[in-house]
Amino acid sequence: MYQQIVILTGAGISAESGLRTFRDQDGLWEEHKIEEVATPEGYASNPLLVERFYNDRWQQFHNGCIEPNAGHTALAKLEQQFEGELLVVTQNIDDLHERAGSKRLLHMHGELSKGRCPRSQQTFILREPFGPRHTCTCCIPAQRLRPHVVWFGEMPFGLDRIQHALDSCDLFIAIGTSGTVYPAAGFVDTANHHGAQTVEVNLVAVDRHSQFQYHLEGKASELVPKLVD
Ligand code: BV8
Repeated sequence: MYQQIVILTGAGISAESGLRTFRDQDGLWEEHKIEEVATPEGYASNPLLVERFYNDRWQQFHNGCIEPNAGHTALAKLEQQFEGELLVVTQNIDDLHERAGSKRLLHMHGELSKGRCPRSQQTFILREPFGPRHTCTCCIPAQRLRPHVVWFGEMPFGLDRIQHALDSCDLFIAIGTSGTVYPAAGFVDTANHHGAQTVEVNLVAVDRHSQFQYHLEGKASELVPKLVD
């Protein structure tokens, strides 16, 4: 049936695991100004505020109650069963897809479990929240590590690989994303341009609603397993 599938996930696929989204009620952007905590300028002017923003999320991620939900595990199951090419592109910085078993996975907005040297761009796995003791081992003098996440105005990771996958996919599925942040929000246009079938899985109709041929309205943890089976 399908030969090449690209799946884009956003904060909505992790919502039922207990992680806050950005733009829903009680979302992260209700409490924080994007320019203060998710831009390089914000980090330059107040690195401790930005570290606190990510450390709060780190604590949430690592409070022992956050587990992959049926949406994550269904995508991992699809990867194991599907004989064609599958790529999951996530905007999320949590590790729930990995913990569910997904391997053909690309974190286009980075990963909170890593810090990055601002000079060499080398990344380091972090076992605890950001702090002054987190410095690189690649420079002299050692540099304080920054969150390995993509802020507004920064280039997302893996765009060439994503573009290549979109150019040749015959099915594009967007799960739990509001479609407000680019270039991710434009992936559906590329998929449509190349004749792929496009499916949106969301609680509500999103900004780019009209760009999708099919809409599955409801919870990812309920709809994604049905989609995969
Ligand atoms: C860039 C940091 C240069 C990590 C984030 C056009 C082209 C290119 C760029 C732009 C452009 N126009 C504007 C721009 C600039 C900007 C941008 O998009 N601005 C917006 C606000 C207009 N983009 C950038 O700066 C990007 N970089 O452009 O580089 C460039 C130029 C050309 C080509 C390439 C590159 C960088 C963007 C990344 C910013 N970093 N976060 C972090 O802290 O996590 S953004 C942030 O938003 C997160 O990464 C998040 O993943 C992302 C998207 O949000 P969503 O995941 O969609 O979450 P949201 O809360 O919005 O929605 C949740 C959805 O889930 C809702 O729809 C809800 O209904 C649904 N839901 C909830 N529960 C469930 C559910 N669905 C199903 N089941 C449920 N249970």
